Amino acid sequence: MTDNASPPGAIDALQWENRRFPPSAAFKNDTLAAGTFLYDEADADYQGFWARQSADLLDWAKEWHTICEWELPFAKWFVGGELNVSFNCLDRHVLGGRGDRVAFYWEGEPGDSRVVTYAELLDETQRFANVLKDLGVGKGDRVNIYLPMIPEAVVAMLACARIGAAHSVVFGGFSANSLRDRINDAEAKVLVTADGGFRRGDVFPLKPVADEALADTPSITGVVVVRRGGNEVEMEAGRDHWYHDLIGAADPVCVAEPMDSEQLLFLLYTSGTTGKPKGIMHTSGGYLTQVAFTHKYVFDLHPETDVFWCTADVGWITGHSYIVYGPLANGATQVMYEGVPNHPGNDRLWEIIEKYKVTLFYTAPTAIRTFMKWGAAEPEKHDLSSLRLLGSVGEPINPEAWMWYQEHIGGNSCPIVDTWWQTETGAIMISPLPGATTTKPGSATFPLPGIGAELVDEQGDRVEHGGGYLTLTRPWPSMLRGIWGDQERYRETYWSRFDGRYFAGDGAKLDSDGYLWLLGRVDDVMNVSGHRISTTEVESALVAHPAVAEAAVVGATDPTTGQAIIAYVTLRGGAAADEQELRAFVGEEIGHIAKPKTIYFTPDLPKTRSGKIMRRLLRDVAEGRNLGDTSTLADVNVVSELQRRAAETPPDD
Ligand code: 7RM
Repeated sequence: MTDNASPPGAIDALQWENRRFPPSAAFKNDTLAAGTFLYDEADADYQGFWARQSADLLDWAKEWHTICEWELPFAKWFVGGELNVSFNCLDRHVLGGRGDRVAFYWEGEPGDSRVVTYAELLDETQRFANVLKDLGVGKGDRVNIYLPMIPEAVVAMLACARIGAAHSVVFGGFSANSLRDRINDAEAKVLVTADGGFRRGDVFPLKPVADEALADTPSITGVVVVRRGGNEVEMEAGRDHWYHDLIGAADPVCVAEPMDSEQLLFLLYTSGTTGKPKGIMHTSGGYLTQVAFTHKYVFDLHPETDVFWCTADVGWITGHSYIVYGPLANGATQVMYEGVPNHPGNDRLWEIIEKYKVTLFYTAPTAIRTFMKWGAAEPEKHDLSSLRLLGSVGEPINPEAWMWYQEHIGGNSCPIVDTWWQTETGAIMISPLPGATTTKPGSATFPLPGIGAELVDEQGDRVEHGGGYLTLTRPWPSMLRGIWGDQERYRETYWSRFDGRYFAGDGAKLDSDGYLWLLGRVDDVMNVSGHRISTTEVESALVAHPAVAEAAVVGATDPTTGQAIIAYVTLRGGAAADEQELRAFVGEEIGHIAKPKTIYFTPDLPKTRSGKIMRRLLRDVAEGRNLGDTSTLADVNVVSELQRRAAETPPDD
């Protein structure tokens, strides 16, 4: 491979990694997918393959007549078919005699816990579906969900699915402004929230934040509030209701009506390169097929004996697909945890694994790097021998972190599945099959059966070895169906860069064995602890401060969070603001996850002659590199001044 084959902006090429880990004989002995049969079937006829999976994994109320209708970039899957997603996640397990199976071992941060069976989850979901109906929610309406990690979040999502309303879950760490914008974009009728939740030993308020948003959300006619934090909240008469009051009074039966396969299941907002977040649309039959398929085969799920734990928040796509829809469709038993990994001690997760005898564990590289920082003594305090498989998602996992994970969490006896996918893809796309694939630390290996992924160069020509842009070459069942309210932006964002291909925004490289190595994002969306944050959104938040004239934000490589947000800010003449104040301001505007780690004040930003900020140079400065090409700079002195200041600041303050 030559270096200039790498796409511009991609993370520097990783070292070639030659360690290999074939599946162990013990694992292969009882795996669902040894050998190549799934790949062979899919290679022969990928649509037929997905059709067989949908019939195998789901219960359909009405057969579809066409597997896939594809008018690039718009896909429909299982056209003409009807199913109810909540029926597939709940009723059929209960009807099949598995109502007593545990759906969730829920662990609250303060140490309280609940066990929720499939029968109980079905009962509560039916009641809450009736609550929503009573609040005027019907098929095709949108419901916003702004909750901590509590079982009611799952109930609310499934209740929406049951009546054909789409949910839009907003992560509890987002600010009032972010919540308001998302509610207004979706024109949601009802908001489901809580008084507050627990985080790092404290109660964090949700309802008070929601109240701020609700001051300016004309579409909302009802608010349901779960009591969790116990904090004081105000309830607006006529609009706000306690969840427990409504549930207690609700009709216990809500029949799951069949919905069209293409019924909108949810919107999930994700940052784009321009300020306005995109409402990614996912529908029912195709989405459920692929999340169920990937959850079953990538995690080698044995639903009678496995205990699955995905540490994501339900506010992200990973929580939607691998806490709610995939695992519940498969009748899995899961752990759900409310809080942070270091409360009360740095061994909380390992204590939970031991307590519930977790067998399948799915987390993010940023978490793994944090565990490494805390030291191997923490997991060593606990018996983790129940684990039989580990997963990773959200960012490229560095080989050292992969090896540490395998040794200190997996006890050198668990395969690791590094799973690449996006909010937009809905489900895992590139990953090992643990009983079939020889893994290499740091590689997500190969596209899953049925998935077409290829690298291309700048011109869109296929790259067979070395670096390139990661593209998807054919429709897949759980693909996004578009951007809510803006299908032109959908076409433009994902389908215009390379003819006939979906461009995922990531760079990757292919080694000589055909293994894929993800290199990070090539655009300006930062990935901080697995959260995608657009530079433009943070810049807009900074500029909204009265003292700020201009801001440029970059993601600089950070050993813990993957990328850290570095901001360069120019103040208005005569105005004053300090770093602390601006960080807090961004926290208010977007949420704590978007607060810059470091802010440099500068009289000027590096720009091209046409006035575009050159973030690439700022990234070089932030990472202490020599500057690349500066020939397009309007004023070279600007960066040398910034470099001087960066050198004065200790890198890890
Ligand atoms: C599931 C999720 C998507 C972006 C994606 C990548 C990065 C995710 C991996 C990864 C390398 C992985 N959805 N990403 N998984 N990079 N290896 N296994 O994270 O929409 O929030 O983010 O995350 O850049 O485009 S997401």
